[in-house]
Amino acid sequence: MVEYKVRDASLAAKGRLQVEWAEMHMPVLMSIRERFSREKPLKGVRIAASLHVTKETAVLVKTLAAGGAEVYLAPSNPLSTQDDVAAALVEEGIHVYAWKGMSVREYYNAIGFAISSEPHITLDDGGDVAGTLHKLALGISDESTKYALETAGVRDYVKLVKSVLGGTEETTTGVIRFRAMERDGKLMYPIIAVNDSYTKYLFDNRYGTGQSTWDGVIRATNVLVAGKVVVVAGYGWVGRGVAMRARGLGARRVIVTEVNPIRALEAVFDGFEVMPMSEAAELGDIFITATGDIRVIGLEHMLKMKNGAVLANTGHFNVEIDVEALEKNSISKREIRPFVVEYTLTNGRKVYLLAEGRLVNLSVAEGHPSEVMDMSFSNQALASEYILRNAGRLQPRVYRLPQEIDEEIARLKLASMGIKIDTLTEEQARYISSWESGT
Ligand code: RBV
Repeated sequence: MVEYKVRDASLAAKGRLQVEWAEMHMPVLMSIRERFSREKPLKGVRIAASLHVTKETAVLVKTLAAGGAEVYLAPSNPLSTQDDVAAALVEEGIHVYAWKGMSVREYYNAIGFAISSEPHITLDDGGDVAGTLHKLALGISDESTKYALETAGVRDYVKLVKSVLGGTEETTTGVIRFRAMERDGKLMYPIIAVNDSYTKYLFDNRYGTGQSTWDGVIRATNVLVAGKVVVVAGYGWVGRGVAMRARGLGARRVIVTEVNPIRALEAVFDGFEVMPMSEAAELGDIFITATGDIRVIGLEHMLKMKNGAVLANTGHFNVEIDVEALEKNSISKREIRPFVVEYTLTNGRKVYLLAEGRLVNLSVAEGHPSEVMDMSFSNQALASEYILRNAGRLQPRVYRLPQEIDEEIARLKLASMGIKIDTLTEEQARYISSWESGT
């Protein structure tokens, strides 16, 4: 029997069409599905996932199910679920606990629901399933464990965590958390950092976020980007994509803020202005945070901003813009359009916060387009298979997927686009791997 809690099960037919549309644009993952259907590499495996419940995630979990897995799906953010897709997945036999606009308590109830499956594998985007499971095993009590226990119930979590074969992690923020757990000796099972595959971060983080972030900002505000001053906080792979596309949309100035001198220098050489946020605050029309860290835009910055400034975040958690300070220090607040809240500051100026400071691309738009998620989620599917194949051989550490798998995904993606490349001749292969030959 399928266990589920979704907004409206009658949206399934609509959701199914969305999933079909995504499948059309995810040829690599579909070829993996075809093999999984034949070989059933995940037969009898229970998977607990926390991923944005989107049409692309639907293609992934259907692929895992085709491989024989039983999937329990929780969201990865309270605002990112596509309700029609969630309904369609229930029809496919996936256990889903997700709807758009969950409270924090409902969100961790969903995480608890995923954990209650007693998974062999965890799939994460932001680390909430594996992170909460580890906290439960370690006896740490906080908001996440309190609410997760409401659905997961009392059980032997030490035994449970030890029975997990491995987990995967989709995003930079989650990988950072798992590395910190590894460093502190707290990680209890192996994690495959899907994010660290080249076919993930070079494409998803850069081109995926580059497009979907602007999609979110534009759907929310409908402002013209041409002629605007855009401030991008952070010049990691996400910040690069966002800054690059800001330029493409005609922004008059694109300013990057950074703390890392090498990245700051790259931004300068890529042709962007670089300055501290305290200076950029006065100049920007649209601010986008992409750092993964807290309070990148604080009250001190907001008070310097122009009347009408737009604030959006595209990092995984809603911590980059100090929403709490904004709430406390505003004279008034009103929702002016869906996902656009106007705050009047004590100096009389108005700033506009998008999607409560949660990731704007998934809260207002639909997340990354299917074509990039094709590669990200092919890494997820193959990582699940890799964990099973290597069960017992991996340490409780953070791993990358082997380069052969990464390159195979790139090869398949190129082939799906009808693009051919050269291969080394025998002579070239010999030359490139030798140290004797030179002038
Ligand atoms: N992301 N998923 C989608 N359409 O399902 N869009 C973006 C989707 C993921 C992306 O891989 C990124 O690492 C993560 O969301 C941030 O939470």
